[in-house]
Amino acid sequence: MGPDEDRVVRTRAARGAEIRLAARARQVLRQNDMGVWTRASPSLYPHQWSWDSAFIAIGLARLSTRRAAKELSALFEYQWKTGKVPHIVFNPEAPPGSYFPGPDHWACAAASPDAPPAPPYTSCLCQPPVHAIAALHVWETAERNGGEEADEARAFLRKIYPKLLSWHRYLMTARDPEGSGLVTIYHPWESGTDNSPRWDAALKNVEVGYLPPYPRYDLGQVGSPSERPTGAEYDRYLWLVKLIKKAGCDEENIHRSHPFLVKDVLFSAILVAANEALLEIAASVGVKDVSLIIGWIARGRRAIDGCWDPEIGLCLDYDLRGGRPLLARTVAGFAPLIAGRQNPERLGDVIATLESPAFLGHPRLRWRVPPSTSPLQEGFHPRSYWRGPTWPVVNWLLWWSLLRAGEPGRARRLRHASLLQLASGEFGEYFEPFTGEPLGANGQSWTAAVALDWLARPPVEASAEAA
Ligand code: 9WN
Repeated sequence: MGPDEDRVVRTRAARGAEIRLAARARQVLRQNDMGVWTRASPSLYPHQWSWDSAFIAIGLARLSTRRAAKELSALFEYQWKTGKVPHIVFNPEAPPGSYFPGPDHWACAAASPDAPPAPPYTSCLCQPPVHAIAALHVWETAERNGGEEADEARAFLRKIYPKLLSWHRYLMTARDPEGSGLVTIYHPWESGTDNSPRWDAALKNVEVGYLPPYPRYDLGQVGSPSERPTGAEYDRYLWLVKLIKKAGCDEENIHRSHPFLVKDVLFSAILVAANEALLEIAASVGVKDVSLIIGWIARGRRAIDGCWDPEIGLCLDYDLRGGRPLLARTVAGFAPLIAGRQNPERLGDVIATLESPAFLGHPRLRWRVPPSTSPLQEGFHPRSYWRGPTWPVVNWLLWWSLLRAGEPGRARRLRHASLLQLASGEFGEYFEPFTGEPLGANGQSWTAAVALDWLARPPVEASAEAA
């Protein structure tokens, strides 16, 4: 066989593998489909999670833009009066004893005058605002497909725009009373990177009082307890929930008394990118005055810049209670890349850290995808949740940010490595960075969703990436 034929055979084989992977990803999303929303995973997470749903909508848009729009609309049905989008909408049909803390534990949140009517119950926390980015994806995909699909998506966009605006306004005001441009979180669960070493120092100052015994259903659903947060971490999580409930889920009370108040750079960077998406949505639905959103973007971007630590070449979160930055080398530090449109020098710095031995250049990595926590960071653990494993969904966010930053070559390499990691077709929640072993929940919806989006990129973007 000549070199040309050989290349054709290999290309065909690779294409065949991609088709099989996409089929498996579709199957995972189908299995977790609850009609108008999607379970985060079949048994560990049988409810609707906020930022999971946004990523799921991005993947679903590749299958049906109508269904993807429903995913977001279903979540926003439970938006609080304040504009907050709850981090979990509980599935009334989930088997009892499947997830803790479940709806009973959060039922009191329904007593807040700001909560939506229950059931279904919601938590009173929130998660990073990927939703506008997802809504824009749905719209762009439908617009490309044209016809009735585009008309329906335009109607969806018109309906969701004011809801997204109110969600972002909540984050820019109630979650940033200082007007700093950075979002304050009340709980590590709000960051979406729950047990990351980012929170270790701030959590140390949380004194846990009496907690009645509680179940850890999660531990029975993963290969080994080391893949989930420890007992001491969970005690702190539940203690913080108890305090938030005691404060009546009231933002002012929480700001006055809560022991965990942290400015989260990753959350804030996602909000900048989401505000950029909102600006595009505003243009598509014919909104004229967008000065508010433009102001939010500028404020957010300036603030992210101010969190830069030149020593480690990453952005750092800030502990409002402790009055100090939280020093940790984690993927959250790539915030300037995610916020986008940084000056070339800052972009160069971020990429240098990304490619350094602290992340992609680490010699022991199975695939060149970033570990959630740098192996050089104290507290790194290759199997423990956000303390080291790689998360495909984070890789998607970085890949998408690299594309937006005009780095198609790096984006292409990251996508390629991410797809190789998923090639076995096991859509794990996260992966051991040195062995590539899938960990946590299996059949995780957002992992399947980002794979589908990667696999369905149209040729225009593929060739732009190859440039
Ligand atoms: C708590 C659903 C969620 C993700 C989070 C991830 C994990 C929950 C948990 O699962 O968090 O919200 O019980 O560990 O950390 O990012 O949204 O997939």
